[in-house]
Amino acid sequence: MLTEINFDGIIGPTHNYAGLSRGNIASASNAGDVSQPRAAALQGVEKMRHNLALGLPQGYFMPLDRPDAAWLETLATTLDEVEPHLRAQAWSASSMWAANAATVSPAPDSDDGRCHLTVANLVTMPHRSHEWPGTLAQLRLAFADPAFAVHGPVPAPLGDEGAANHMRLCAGHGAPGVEIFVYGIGGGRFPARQHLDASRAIARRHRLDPARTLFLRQSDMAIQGGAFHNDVVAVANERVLFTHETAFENREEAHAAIRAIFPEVEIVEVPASAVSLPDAIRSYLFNAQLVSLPEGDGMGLVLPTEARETPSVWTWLEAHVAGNGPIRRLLPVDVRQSMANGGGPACLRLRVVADPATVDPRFLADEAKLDRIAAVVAAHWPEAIAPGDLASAALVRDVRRARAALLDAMDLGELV
Ligand code: SUG
Repeated sequence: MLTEINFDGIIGPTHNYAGLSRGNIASASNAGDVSQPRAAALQGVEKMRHNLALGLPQGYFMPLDRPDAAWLETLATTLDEVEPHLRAQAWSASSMWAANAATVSPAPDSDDGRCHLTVANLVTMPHRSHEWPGTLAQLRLAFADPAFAVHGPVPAPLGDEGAANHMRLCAGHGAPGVEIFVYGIGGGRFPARQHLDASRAIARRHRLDPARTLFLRQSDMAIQGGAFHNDVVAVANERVLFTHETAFENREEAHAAIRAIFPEVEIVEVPASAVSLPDAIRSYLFNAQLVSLPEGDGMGLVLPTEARETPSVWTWLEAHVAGNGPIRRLLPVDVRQSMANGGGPACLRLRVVADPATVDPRFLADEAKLDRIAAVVAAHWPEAIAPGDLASAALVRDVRRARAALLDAMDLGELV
């Protein structure tokens, strides 16, 4: 039975605030702060527990090996000698944002009947550009069954940031869907990270039907306002598209193209007059998990607690729920440590529509496994990391030991 499984990136022991992502306002404004890796990872585990308790299938990915000494070696340097900005790039725990791990096309959308995954190259940001080898190794392990086809990255310099710029509309997760790829065009103060040619290449690799595939341009206003990925201003689930008025360039044309390709769509648009773009970005209203609640209870929106603290956002949401809109429940979760680097609930997960029986069970969550993860985190993750700590050899040893303890506890030691 095909079902949607959310795979969350476990927040790694090197989580820190180095301000590495230009165009990501939270990352820039919290640069230099002291991070709390242990609290961060426990917040992530609690989010998974929360979604599991809603009856939603849940999986996870292990953190990557950081600091990435192998990457520094390709740059002919070492952790001891490297300049501070490269050291921070080697340390980043950015693989936690699993929405950027890959683009996923479920089996019913592909003409070979397999679920296709293309690992994202993330080439726009140096600190993310070295994620893909570790991510690919993990995808190949989790999705080794012939039900899946796992592809390597689209070649540089065609930027690809994975599912964060990809949406799917369908009657039900297991039914054939239409896939919408959202790309940006650079040239502004902030970079556009998703290249149209990368999106087109992925659609071809995934053997999608061109008549059920759409390429839409993200609005420049959104990118320059701080929406560095489309999932900061829009999210889709089944036949609902929840979006901010400013998400797409040529809004009317974009909406018309969506309606033409998927007439059953319900576009829930939040006007800028109700929630300004800065409020949408500050609160991460759209970086929410729009989920189909089991038992036909309609849809729920798993959103960051910051949304509740932003008056325009909460007012709009309460009015929507009180009316007849498709979102029936508001489900705030605390992921503040990730939010401070620009990663909300939706950034932390990769959606894969699959039969859970075809997924390596070591990547599938239940309460007992989440307890095990939480225990390793509580015992081994550093409590705090200040920017100056990245030069500490003792901390390098600690974070390596921490990750090794997790791999060991989850029987995933082969992921070196
Ligand atoms: O790529 N932040 C990530 C946040 C990714 C959010 N993902 C989605 N929207 N799907 C990024 O900008 C900050 C790291 C630092 O500054 O240390 C960072 O990489």
